Amino acid sequence: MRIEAAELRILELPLRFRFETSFGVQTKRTILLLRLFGEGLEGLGEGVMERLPLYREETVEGTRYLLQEAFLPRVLGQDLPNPEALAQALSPFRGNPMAKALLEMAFYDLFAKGLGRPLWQVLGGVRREVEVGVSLGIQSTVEATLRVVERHLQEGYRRIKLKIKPGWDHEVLRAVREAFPEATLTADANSAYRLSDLPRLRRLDELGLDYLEQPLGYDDLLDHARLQRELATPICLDESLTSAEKARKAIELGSGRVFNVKPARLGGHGESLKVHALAQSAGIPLWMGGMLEAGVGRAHNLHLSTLPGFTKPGDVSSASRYWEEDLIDEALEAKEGLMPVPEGPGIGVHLKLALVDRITLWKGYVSAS
Ligand code: OSB
Ligand code: MG
Repeated sequence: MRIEAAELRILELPLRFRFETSFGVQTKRTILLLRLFGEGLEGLGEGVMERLPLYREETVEGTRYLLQEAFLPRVLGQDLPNPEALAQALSPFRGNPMAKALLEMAFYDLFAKGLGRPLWQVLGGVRREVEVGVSLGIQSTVEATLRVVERHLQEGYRRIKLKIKPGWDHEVLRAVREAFPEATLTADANSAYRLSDLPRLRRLDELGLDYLEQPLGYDDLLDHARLQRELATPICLDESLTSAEKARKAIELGSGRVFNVKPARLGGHGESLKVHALAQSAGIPLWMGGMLEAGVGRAHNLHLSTLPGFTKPGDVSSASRYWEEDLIDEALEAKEGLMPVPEGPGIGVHLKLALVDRITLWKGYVSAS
């Protein structure tokens, strides 16, 4: 497959809710959208980096620069037999897994369309629908949290994840646990604690959490391993897993017993497949994370989460939760906690170009010279 041209856009899409985490408040997404053109087909990718480096280090503007000035010129016009060849072409560039993922995932879509097959099949998926949970931001009160948890349980979501931070943790989680004793409950700290918070974190052990997500530093593996030895609750790594190499080290150190896979954080689908293989042989359950993706990113995540190692509900909830109107024609909606995977070649979704045009802040082209 030869990529003949690429279009990059920066879009702004307002969220239907205020999403508060330990690292800030989000009310909209600034989305770097990539369209690759080749052999009469189009491959789509959605960046998950934010305007500012509050979750990981990469940013929208930094990625735009890298793609336009370095990554796209390196691969355009080349004969790329498969996505591994594209990853190989980008490998001299260090780090920047989100930027690499944006390009690699768009190419996976193009590649699968070239084969005329749905992406889930090309990746080795084994199901047509996936189990989903929901990630709920920090609310203003415990009562408000109970209401929002109840509503999402009624909608059928199979796992409730609450965002926590020091001072907003044990009390709210205990109230939810008491009100919904049977619910599968988890907590995500987004790196808000330090090892010195051990006494506070130990109190969470009594709540029967399915796991505690990324309590410590955003790049840490060692302190997580120390903490895991002190806690009964399994630790789940999110921010710290930015490559298969990091996953290998996390397994060797014992930094966590569960992994959150976000292909866009790990460097793409290929890197996620490597993490999947490592986790399978180490007996580590996986689940599909989310970055408040719009339709393109959500579709990519759905396809990857059909692999057998994804045994816990993902953060891939209904698009209508997030957006008045999604970027794509297809409605990605969960029913009773199950989300169908889009049909058709590649990721199986189509851009609403008129909407995309309306919310485009910036647009640029790169073509093979
Ligand atoms: O830590 O999983 C996270 C959203 C943005 C950045 C980081 C995270 C999240 C979520 C939301 O938890 C998951 C989703 O609904 O997409
Ligand atoms: Mg997380």
